[in-house]
Amino acid sequence: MSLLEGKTALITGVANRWSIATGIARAFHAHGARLAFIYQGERVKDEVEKLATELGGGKAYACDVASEEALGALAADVARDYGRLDALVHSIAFVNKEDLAGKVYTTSRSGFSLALDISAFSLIALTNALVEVLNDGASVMALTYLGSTQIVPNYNIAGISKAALESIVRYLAYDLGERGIRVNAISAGPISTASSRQVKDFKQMLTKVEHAAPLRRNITAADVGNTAVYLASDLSSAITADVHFVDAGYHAMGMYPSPGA
Ligand code: 0WD
Repeated sequence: MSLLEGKTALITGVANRWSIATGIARAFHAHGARLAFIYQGERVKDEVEKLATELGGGKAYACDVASEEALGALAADVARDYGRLDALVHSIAFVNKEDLAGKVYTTSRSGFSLALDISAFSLIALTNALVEVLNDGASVMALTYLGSTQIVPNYNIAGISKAALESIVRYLAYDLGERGIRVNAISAGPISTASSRQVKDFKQMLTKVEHAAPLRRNITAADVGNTAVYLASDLSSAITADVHFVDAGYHAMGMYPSPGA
């Protein structure tokens, strides 16, 4: 089944083949979408270009979301090469490693600003840059995590950034709703990636989910890709301003079984 035939999507946040955005791009491609990518800088350029070639030969634009100039150039490039977009995937986060362990109250002012800028404000900045190239009825989605509303030890400032991101999703949904543009968040369970491995004791999170989640397993980027296809497709035509959990049900547990039970 091709749910995204005739649709064009811009995918952010591909760093390598383990990135969640890579799973989303694969699923979008399998459903017939035309893809464009951004990459942060030279460090990930080759990986992103390789994936773009593999998944239909779309363009990969250099764009650091911290740069207004780069965002302005991106909008012009997308308009020239693609015309309009039907989907925008925000899969970007950054937090200094020292802020992903220990006490939240030791977070520096600059570490806080950086985390909020790259992990949350960037959704506002990308939307503002691309608002004229988004088609009416387009779908915008951002990746979030349970640590936004619940305490997840060591996730710390990343969780605080995700709280801001989820709130931004709701306000953007209101702003863009008059054009039929939908904005949602996907709250993914833990997946081992370059970013998540920066969180202290990340592997223990995987073990906990595997034992406690209703489905008794961890999730994959392909699981996230499936939900992203649904959100980008017309099947989710009246779904907006919401957070969709793709976490094998872990978020719904109020008490956890003892290990081995
Ligand atoms: O367990 C996980 N992996 C979860 C991740 C659970 C729930 C949510 N998420 C979220 C993350 O917080 C993030 O928002 O999913 C999103 C994607 O994260 P990922 O796939 O886990 O991580 P990764 O493969 O590292 O991709 C994030 C990428 C960066 O990767 P690197 O490793 O190069 O820092 O975000 C991009 C970059 O490619 N990125 C930027 N892109 C443009 N401009 C910037 C920037 N300034 N900073 C980071």
